[in-house]
Amino acid sequence: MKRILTIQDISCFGKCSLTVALPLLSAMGIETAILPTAVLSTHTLFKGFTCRDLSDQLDPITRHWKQEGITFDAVYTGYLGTEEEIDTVAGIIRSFRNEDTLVFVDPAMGDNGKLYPAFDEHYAKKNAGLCALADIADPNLTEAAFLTGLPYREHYTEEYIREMLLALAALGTKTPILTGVSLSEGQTGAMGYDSGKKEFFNYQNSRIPAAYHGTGDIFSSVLAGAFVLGAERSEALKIAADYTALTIAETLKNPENPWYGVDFEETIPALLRMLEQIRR
Ligand code: PXL
Repeated sequence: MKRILTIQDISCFGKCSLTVALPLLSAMGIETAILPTAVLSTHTLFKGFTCRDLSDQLDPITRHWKQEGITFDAVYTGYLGTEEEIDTVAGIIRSFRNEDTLVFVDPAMGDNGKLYPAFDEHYAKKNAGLCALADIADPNLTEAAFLTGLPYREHYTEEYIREMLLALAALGTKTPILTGVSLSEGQTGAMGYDSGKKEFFNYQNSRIPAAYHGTGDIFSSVLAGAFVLGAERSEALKIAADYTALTIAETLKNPENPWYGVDFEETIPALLRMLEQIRR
């Protein structure tokens, strides 16, 4: 079985970060080790959330793993609470990486042109250093603008997306993948750039007119998992995008329509069917 380490916070209620990464990766048949960077009562879009930082636990936990000879096929990082934590996580990546390890960075820090409440521009620059270590990093347009210093635009051309991808590759990311890219009316998807082959790639599907929290984490978990399972780039991107879209559509059907997260539990059987496409 493939084994992945995912490093992000655990928001006890609200369906994001580890509470989606762990169930999704496990369901995909990947042994998943977790390194929780903080425990929050909810994600930070709720008012009055509590947060206990666990930064001081990261080194002792990973030192123990080293003593036990534990290794990983991939390291996938998500929301990280502080700049110091980014430094620690960069050290963990360096210490567990070998030539076969996939390093996947989701620089989760903002959306809709704004950083999440806990972050500022200095933090964003620090996160650019983490993306430099990544084989794959998948920021949304907001995050990419803060990472690269290029302006954030709500309306854009494909040329702007290409420029953004080249700027992300210039940070050091081998294959940046921009999420939430809409190249024509009624469509949305992701566009990437393979800096080794100097090749752009793109996957679009129908846009569902709804925005939910945690969908970025769902997309990243499935994308990282599909790559770990050996999917081709185009297959991995299609599975992650289709699964995320399907999950949003299912959530919209729920009469309670929870604003704080999506009903990904309902669509896990469909995800498993999509994974049958992967030629192993
Ligand atoms: O979904 C990203 C995320 C992860 N973790 C926490 C968050 C957010 C987004 O707001 O608040 C704690």
